[in-house]
Amino acid sequence: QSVAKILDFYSQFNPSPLSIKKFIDFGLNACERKSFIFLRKELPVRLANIMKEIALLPENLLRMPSVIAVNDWYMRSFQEIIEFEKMDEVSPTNLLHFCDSLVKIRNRHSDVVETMAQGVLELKESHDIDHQMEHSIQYFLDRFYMSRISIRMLINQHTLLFGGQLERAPGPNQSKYIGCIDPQCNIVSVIKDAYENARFLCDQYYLASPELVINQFRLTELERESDIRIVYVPSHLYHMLFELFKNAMRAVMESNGSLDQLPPITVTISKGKEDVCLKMSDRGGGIPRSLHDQLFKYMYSTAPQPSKSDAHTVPLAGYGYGLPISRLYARYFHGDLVIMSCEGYGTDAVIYMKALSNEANELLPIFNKTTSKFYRTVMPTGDWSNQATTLNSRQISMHY
Ligand code: W6P
Repeated sequence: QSVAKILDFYSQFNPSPLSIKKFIDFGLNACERKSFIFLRKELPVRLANIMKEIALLPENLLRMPSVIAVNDWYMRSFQEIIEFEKMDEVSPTNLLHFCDSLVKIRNRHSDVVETMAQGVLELKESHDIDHQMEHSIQYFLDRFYMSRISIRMLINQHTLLFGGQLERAPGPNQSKYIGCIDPQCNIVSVIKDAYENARFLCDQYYLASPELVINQFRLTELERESDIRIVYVPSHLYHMLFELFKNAMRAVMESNGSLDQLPPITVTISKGKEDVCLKMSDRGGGIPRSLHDQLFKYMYSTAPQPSKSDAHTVPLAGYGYGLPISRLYARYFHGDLVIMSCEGYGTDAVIYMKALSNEANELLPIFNKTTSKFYRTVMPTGDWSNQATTLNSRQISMHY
């Protein structure tokens, strides 16, 4: 059977979203065999679903060297995983082999975000991109990166639970972790951690940094004693907060004349029945409303992503893919990330998370007829008058 046939087969299945509660329940009476049997089907399904969508991309994008490379990685990983579907006996050797394969696949795909971004840059440099194409690419990248987040979550859970001593979540209370999930994730600790690391970059670049103020609000008196906790993936929360802190700090540093009277960054944490919310407020002068929609667009991050070795020389560098990917992390478990700015004053960024772990379901892209229709249909290009505030990319990259 050809790979294309097998790919078609697996793409017919919908991915099965798991809730954080399901991840936890599974981790508590962890059975490697069960996990293996679930993943050897679920991983090819998730891979096939997104690979069919890659195939729908505009031809000129598919021809870019970086996109070809990414596609090759997916092909190779898909083929490796489906080998395990053929085994009818689940031996310890096979389980070990499976873990090794997952680690290999995770490493192979470690640079997918930068490489796909590079592919989009290659397209930009060689072709004119119209609104339609831009819209398709935005739609695709959101789904593609979300798929990647979900596949890595599955791989991480399996390798952390069954991969032996070498793979344990870092940190002092590592024993409480279930894979990469902390059932008692202390939000204040993650905020302070992200703040300190962003502040380090800020100090290096600007020789000063704004202070941090944290406020906590809860519904009941009972909880008032201790820090707010949530069942969550701390690394995801850290990723979002680090990104938001960098943006907030840069805004504060660039907009304030005197370095000795910097307005602090305030983070307000609230816990309700349904949501846990984190609001980060900076008084960094805000951004014009006309720029707001661009914040989450992949196509407007004009500069190439700084390479890993450059990371410390370009500290609070351009928005890049940081904000759109942070929003995907929030949405992955049915939360959200929204930004509201008042130009001339400052910006609020809010991270919403589900307070209940059984409501925190994975949000996954599904490949079906609707998906393919999306890539083919023509987007209406404006039936409202539009003169006042159309920004072009030149203005945006000039200011930001
Ligand atoms: C700004 C722009 C921005 C984006 C995201 C988070 C915070 C901020 N502050 O001025």
